[in-house]
Amino acid sequence: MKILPSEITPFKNYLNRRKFIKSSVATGLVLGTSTGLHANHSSDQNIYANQLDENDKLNSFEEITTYNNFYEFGMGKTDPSEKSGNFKPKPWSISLEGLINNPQVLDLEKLLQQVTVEDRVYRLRCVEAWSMVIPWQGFPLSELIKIADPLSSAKFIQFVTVFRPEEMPGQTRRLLPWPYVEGLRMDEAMHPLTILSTGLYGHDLLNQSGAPLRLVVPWKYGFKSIKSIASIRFVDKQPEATWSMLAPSEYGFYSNVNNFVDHPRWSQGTERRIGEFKRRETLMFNGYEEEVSHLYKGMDLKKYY
Ligand SMILES: Nc1nc2c(c(=O)[nH]1)N[C@H]1C(S)=C(S)[C@@H](COP(=O)(O)O)O[C@H]1N2
Ligand SMILES: [Mo]
Repeated sequence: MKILPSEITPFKNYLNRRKFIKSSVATGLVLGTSTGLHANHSSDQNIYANQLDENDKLNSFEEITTYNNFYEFGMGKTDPSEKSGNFKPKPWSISLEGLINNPQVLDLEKLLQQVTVEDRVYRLRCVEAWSMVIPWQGFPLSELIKIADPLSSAKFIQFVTVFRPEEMPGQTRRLLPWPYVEGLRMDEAMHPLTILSTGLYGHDLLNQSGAPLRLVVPWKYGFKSIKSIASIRFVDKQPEATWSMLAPSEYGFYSNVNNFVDHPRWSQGTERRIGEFKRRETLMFNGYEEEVSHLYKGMDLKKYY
């Protein structure tokens, strides 16, 4: 989808109204609310920029929306921006299924009235060893899980991308088994860092970024952050996930960013930030170790990669 320069200006204004602050480890999680969008409001400061530092410059809207992985539109980095023009993200509904008290098909517009959309600036680290810093808008996945009201037997969640080969040219070929699926353990899904995103830079998600709703799990490799989610299934066993199903020796179910466990084809010790030439060190759990390492206490992360 082509974005005119005139449309990008508002994103810059949007950003100027915000002060992206580095929250201290002691403060822990600082949540920005949508009230923070008003200029001069005291909660302007409460923008979620946890664990970012001076080296983490935001990637530009252009970079974020023209260098994508979204195999439903093809395997090349520019395929998603160039070949997603026929995809229709509106209207949209999400089906909540499985071990829950409230199975239902939820209209996205109605869902958005029930949740709190916040600003979250996160690093995104792809297993191919590139990364970006992205200012998302989204709401905690935990809010949707509360609406679903899981039974105690629900231990994992599986996410399923929409299957529309007539709108997604990559789905007419067997690049991957369709639809794309991903999964999280319930405590990972409930973690306050885990969000469902609806926009970035204050703009609704473009098709290439996973419109109208995609997952963002910042301490895991990018492929866990499944795009254009059509259904969410609550299950009792570890569900299938596309890449770990295809190549289990290369991609584990957990797929936490781990600089000590290399992928057979890409070293995970360093990464290249899109827009830069130098390589930088990859941080354990992508820099979110303080917040998430307790989830994996006692687990051998070389075995559960
Ligand atoms: N449905 C679907 N979701 C997907 C993918 C995909 O091919 N299909 N690619 C994943 C990969 S490998 C990465 S790195 C991120 C990229 O997200 P971005 O394009 O917003 O940077 O999306 C993930 N989500
Ligand atoms: Mo990726």
